[in-house]
Amino acid sequence: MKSDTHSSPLLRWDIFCRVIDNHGDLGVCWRLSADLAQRGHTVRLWVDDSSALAWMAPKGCTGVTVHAWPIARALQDLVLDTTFQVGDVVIEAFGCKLPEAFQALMARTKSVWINLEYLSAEAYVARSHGLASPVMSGPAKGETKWFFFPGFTPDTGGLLREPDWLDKFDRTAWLSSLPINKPITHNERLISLFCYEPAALPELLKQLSQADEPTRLLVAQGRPSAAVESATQALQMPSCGEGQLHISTIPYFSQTEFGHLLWACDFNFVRGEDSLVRALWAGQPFAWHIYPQEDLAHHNKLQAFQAMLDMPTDLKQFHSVWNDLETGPLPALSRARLERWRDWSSQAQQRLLAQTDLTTQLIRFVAQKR
Ligand code: TRH
Repeated sequence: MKSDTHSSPLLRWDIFCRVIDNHGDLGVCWRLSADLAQRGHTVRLWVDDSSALAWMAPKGCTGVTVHAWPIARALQDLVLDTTFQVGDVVIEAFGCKLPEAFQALMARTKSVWINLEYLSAEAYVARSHGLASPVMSGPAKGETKWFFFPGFTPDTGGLLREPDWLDKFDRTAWLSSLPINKPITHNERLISLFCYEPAALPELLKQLSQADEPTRLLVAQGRPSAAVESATQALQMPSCGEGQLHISTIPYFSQTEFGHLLWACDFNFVRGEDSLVRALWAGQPFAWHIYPQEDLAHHNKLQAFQAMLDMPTDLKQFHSVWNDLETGPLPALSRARLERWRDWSSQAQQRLLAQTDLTTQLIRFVAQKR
């Protein structure tokens, strides 16, 4: 049995996840579950829609079992099952509310109850990380939940980074095995695209098609490939690109292979928060298409991230246009610019690597609260 921290016992974890939309909620919960299991812990992941795991984690992970979100009948069975034990730790991911009957089961145990929050670089994160939240009503009245905030500074819960995150990776071999319509040539620079529907997408495609050097745009499945389809139609550009731009759609990858994609590319467009963290670990320059919120709260979130990591001015401007905070022009992805941005991303990576990873911090936090 493995244990990541010398003194921490191996625990049983119940992680609850609701898929609101997109892949980030499950992406984070799966990554955390697998990371805990690889450190020797046992995890039950309860999720209302596990379908994306078919591509995100096709091989599963020893030590993690996936369960349907318990609805009334299943909860009744759990309550009646005298052999059922609630985990030592129960995680309510992103404020998904635990079923009341499960809360009642928890009230009979000494589980540590964690509310795992969304990632942000905003100042409230350090202020709120680790705070107690007394449960004021319902069957678990009188119990305590603990806020656990991921973040970018040592006074937060840190970022998910598995002990083997820097695995062996043969870029050339990996690229040659990519299932795409046209093999990549050595002179093409590679850009991955994982985004929602950025208004600046047609401008990007146009710029790349008229650039000095050839670009292969590797477009992820789902919303990114649909967005590229409509952008090429609007531009009256062939769907495979034109001029210096060649567009290839890529299949849904497992999380591991998605990480390899980010490592392999010269520039990555990422979205949500889980792919953002992976882009940081890949150490390549990137642009973040932040999840847009109706009240525009994502503007502050983006600006806090840019300030925290001291982003170069032209990369900030690129983000502002890409995220629709200002209208164009989109700074051109020239070779010189990408090299400068690469220096910045590798500095950001080094700075964040000095931080203790989220899972190690979470295990230590739980040990203090038990
Ligand atoms: O899918 P997202 O846009 O998720 C978002 C964010 O989490 C956002 O904060 C949240 O509020 C919203 O969902 C509901 O982007 P994100 O977070 O990057 O998650 C994508 C996940 O999908 C990530 O775990 C990586 C994974 N992935 C693969 O494993 N293979 C793939 O081929 C691709 C494209 C993604």
